[in-house]
Amino acid sequence: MNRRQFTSRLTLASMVGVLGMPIVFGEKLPKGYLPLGLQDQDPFKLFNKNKEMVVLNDNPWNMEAQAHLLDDEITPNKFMFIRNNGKIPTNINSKEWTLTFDGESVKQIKKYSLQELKSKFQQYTYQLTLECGGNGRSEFNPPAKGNQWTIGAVSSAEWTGVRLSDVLADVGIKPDAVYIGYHAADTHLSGDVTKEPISRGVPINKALQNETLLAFQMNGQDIPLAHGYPLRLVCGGWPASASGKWINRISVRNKVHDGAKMTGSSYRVPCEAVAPGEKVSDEDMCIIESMPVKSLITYPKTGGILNNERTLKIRGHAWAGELEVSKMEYSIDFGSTWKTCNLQKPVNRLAWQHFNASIDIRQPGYYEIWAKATDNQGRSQPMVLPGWNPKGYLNNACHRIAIKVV
Ligand SMILES: Nc1nc2c(c(=O)[nH]1)N[C@H]1C(S)=C(S)[C@@H](COP(=O)(O)O)O[C@H]1N2
Ligand SMILES: [Mo]
Repeated sequence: MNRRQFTSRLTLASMVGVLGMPIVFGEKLPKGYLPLGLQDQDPFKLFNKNKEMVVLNDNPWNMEAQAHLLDDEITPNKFMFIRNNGKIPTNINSKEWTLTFDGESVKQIKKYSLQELKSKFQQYTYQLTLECGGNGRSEFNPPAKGNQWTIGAVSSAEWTGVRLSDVLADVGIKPDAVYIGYHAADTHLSGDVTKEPISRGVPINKALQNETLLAFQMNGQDIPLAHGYPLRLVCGGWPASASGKWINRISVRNKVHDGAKMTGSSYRVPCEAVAPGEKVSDEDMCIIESMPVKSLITYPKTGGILNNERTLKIRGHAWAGELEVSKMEYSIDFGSTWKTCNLQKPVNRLAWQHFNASIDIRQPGYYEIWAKATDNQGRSQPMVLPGWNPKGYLNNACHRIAIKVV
């Protein structure tokens, strides 16, 4: 399907999702008429993204941020990376949207309309950090197949929805429940409707955490289409692949969920370290759970030139999966010595934390600033690439920027 077909098959609700605002008089749109605002095939306009976002793939759509674009404390849509495994669903009608609970470990099969979810359960808002497991993949050698993410496949938006635990309590789960798996409305790139592009999940204890949401809003508005409109699972701190977009079914499983991209080398890493390039058999691969400690310098922008600057102010964010970041440091002498940054507490569990520092600049010249976060279990970001793995996941090496002071 080309982009034109993609837009011309949109329902009114999905057009609103793509435009990011209501279409006034939308009910008067002639059948088959494509609003001018959607005829534009520019992906930045189509998804309301900033022009400095970098497109890695257009089939499926994958787009990442650059570090300086992630400077906001709460990531706005325009700077949020897009990671799709299949085709974005185009026939969404939020009024008819339902979420079904099934699987070996539900006491009953139960279906909720989106409206019922919103009205029956208490709503919560959390800022939740979502990082693609493959963020940083581009640096691994031998190279790993897949999107060559640099550092921009991470976001920390505010998500509003109901707790999955509240809904699961209403459905009723059996004592043998060990995992949940999501099913969604996006379609496989091959066009084969019997195949799901992705169907991942999390262990039941992660599913039952307070912050695990069935979300219908992002940053106070309907979730943009590319990010899962009208309903998304959000499991902060875990590889973002666990946060299913466009979800219409959740299976409560009595075994580890075995949906698409749960097995083989997908979102799994060798349980024990291996040499770069080594073949690893399936039974020696472990599912990625909490993401490792990491940080980004979001100001200044790398490559910047500063005029006669005596004090250089830097800032950014740090996160550590399920854990909190307890220390943030920077180095301007290529890692020989490190100084402490000011580090804020997260606004809630699983939100990234902001840091800043003022650096004395004694003489003009070329500088690099390296940043290193340490989690509250004492694990720090490595200064060199961490363990090679077949699919290039979990690169949490220190972020470095280059600055010229003239
Ligand atoms: N239904 C569905 N959910 C999905 C995906 C997908 O392709 N289809 N991609 C996953 C992956 S791999 C990532 S990293 C995140 C990306 O979320 P975003 O596009 O909102 O940033 O969504 C996850 N949820
Ligand atoms: Mo991902």
